[in-house]
Amino acid sequence: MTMAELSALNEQFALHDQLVFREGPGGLGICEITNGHAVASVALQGAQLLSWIPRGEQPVIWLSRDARFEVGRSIRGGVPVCWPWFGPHATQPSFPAHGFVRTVPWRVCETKILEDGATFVAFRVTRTDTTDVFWPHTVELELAVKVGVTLEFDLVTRNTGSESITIGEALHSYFSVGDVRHIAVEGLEGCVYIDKLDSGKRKQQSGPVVFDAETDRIYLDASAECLINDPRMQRRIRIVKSGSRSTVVWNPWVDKAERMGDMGENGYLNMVCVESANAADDVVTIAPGDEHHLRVSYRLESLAGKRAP
Ligand code: TA6
Repeated sequence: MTMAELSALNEQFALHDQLVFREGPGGLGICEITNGHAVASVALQGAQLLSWIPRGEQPVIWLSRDARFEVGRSIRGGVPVCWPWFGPHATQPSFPAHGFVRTVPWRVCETKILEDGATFVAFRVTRTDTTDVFWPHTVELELAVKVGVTLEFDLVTRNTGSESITIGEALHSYFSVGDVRHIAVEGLEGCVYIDKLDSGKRKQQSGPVVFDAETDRIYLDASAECLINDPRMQRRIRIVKSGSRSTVVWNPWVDKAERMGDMGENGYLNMVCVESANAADDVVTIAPGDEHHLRVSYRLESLAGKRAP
């Protein structure tokens, strides 16, 4: 992003000392947010939140130490936006995994300071010749982000065309944890999930999700709130969502992490993905003129005084 583009963005959308646009690694434009509740940063490429640190806390969102910041390449960590499909494309193996919007530039459409002192910023991706290669539909995609005591997203798909569209999507959120071997994800008990590591077999979750190997699951008809219990960090992360019927849980573990090459040394031990999605059976069909909202809110809570296992 050029200095002139950054200056124009700051001219139109900067918020005093709360929100400013700077050039980040790899020349990517970064929106930096600082308020009384938290600090955060969002890459304009993919409207990808990279960090969220509530005041006085350790980071809640994980970003790989070896993340590569390059135009057109997804950044490892943060909250990548997967849209308009989740995972590999159903019929075009050459199309990018998780859709194309996480590696294209989004434009800023609104910034404001909210009454509670939180910061609001909204981004849109517009149709271009590039996007038409993957998705020749007249659709508006917007991501609204609220940074405060909670971190909130609203991913809006507006069907402004004349045909129904069917989308898969996810907020592919990477969370920081003390040690993935000592956390538990609650809220998915009894749900059926697709086990991507066991030929896509459908299984039923018994008890909280715990981690002792590579884990890659799409929980179906899973609309409930989830908790990431992290006794090592004496905290839990509460995930409350709407407009999302799938929850994806993923940790690459050691071998896949090494193959990926951008997870950082033993990075897999300090992250877990709990993704609010609409995937597999839960893809969403949007009629002409309608819109769909995938909303999620993250809140950090203390476990102080509770014993670590
Ligand atoms: O959400 C889990 C997953 O689908 C895994 O299978 C793994 O591929 C992960 O997403 C990361 O995908 P990426 O394309 O960002 O490397």
